[in-house]
Amino acid sequence: MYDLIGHVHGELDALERLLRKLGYRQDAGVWRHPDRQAVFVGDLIDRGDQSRQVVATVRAMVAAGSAHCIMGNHEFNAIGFHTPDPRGGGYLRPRSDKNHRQHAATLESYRGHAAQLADDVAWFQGLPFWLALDGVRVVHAAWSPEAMAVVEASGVRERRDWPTAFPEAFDESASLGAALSEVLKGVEWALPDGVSFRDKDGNHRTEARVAWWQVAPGDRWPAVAMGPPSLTAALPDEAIPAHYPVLQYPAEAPPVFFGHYWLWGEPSSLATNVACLDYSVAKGGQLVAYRWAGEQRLQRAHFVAVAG
Ligand SMILES: [Mn+2]
Repeated sequence: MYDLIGHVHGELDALERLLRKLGYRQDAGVWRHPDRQAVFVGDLIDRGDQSRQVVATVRAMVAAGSAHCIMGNHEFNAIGFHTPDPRGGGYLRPRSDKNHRQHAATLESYRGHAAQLADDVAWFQGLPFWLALDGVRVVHAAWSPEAMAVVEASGVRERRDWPTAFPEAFDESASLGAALSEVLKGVEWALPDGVSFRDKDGNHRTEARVAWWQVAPGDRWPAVAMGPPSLTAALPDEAIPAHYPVLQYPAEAPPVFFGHYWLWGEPSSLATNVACLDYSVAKGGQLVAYRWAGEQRLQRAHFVAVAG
């Protein structure tokens, strides 16, 4: 059985307290549980000040078979940030001030450990973009069969050197880049004309993440857009455009776990078989896990949290 663990974001102390609370113990330097495995939903790095140590902890668990880990958008971005664009001119993820700021805490934690950073970025390249385990599904942001089909068909997973073999993976105007963006960063829709907000990092945005597990025709913006209070305050109480697609996660499908949505408050599921495990640990929230016992209908009592 699996313990699904949300974004760690460089918070080693919170991770160790959570693992202990879940019944894991350190044995020869590796956290293990006698009969359970941890599954990390990605975003191990950035924001907190111990990204390097968090990656070392999780890598050791994966190598020992006591954990699985999938890719988050922060690991994906790190790969692009550190990989020269084979088409020439800079890096696959531009080293802009904004991108540098987003990655700064990780760079700081690897200061003096350049070889380890290169080795860990190579390890990020091998992380799965999603996982279907025995009875559960895990993805960083959106379980989107259409986007996953594009990724599968591209052949991107068959090459360990995929960032240089498929540089369009980092270009959201290319079909592969758009599909990976949907899986790793979620479904985003343009807001109504004139509506914008500032995200948690102060960036100006005119698109909002939407609740891809439940959008029905006629739903109104406040029910489907996911974001900080600044977004909620800006949203008009009007129906989403009729041509926007219906998005549903089937109630009979295996439970799906993801992160990425910066939730606050008491952890609970979003639908009977849908749970987000991102409770904003790096911004004063909680690090959250779900202790799965084989159930199809997720239970509030199975969420386990520690303060950030
Ligand atoms: Mn994320």
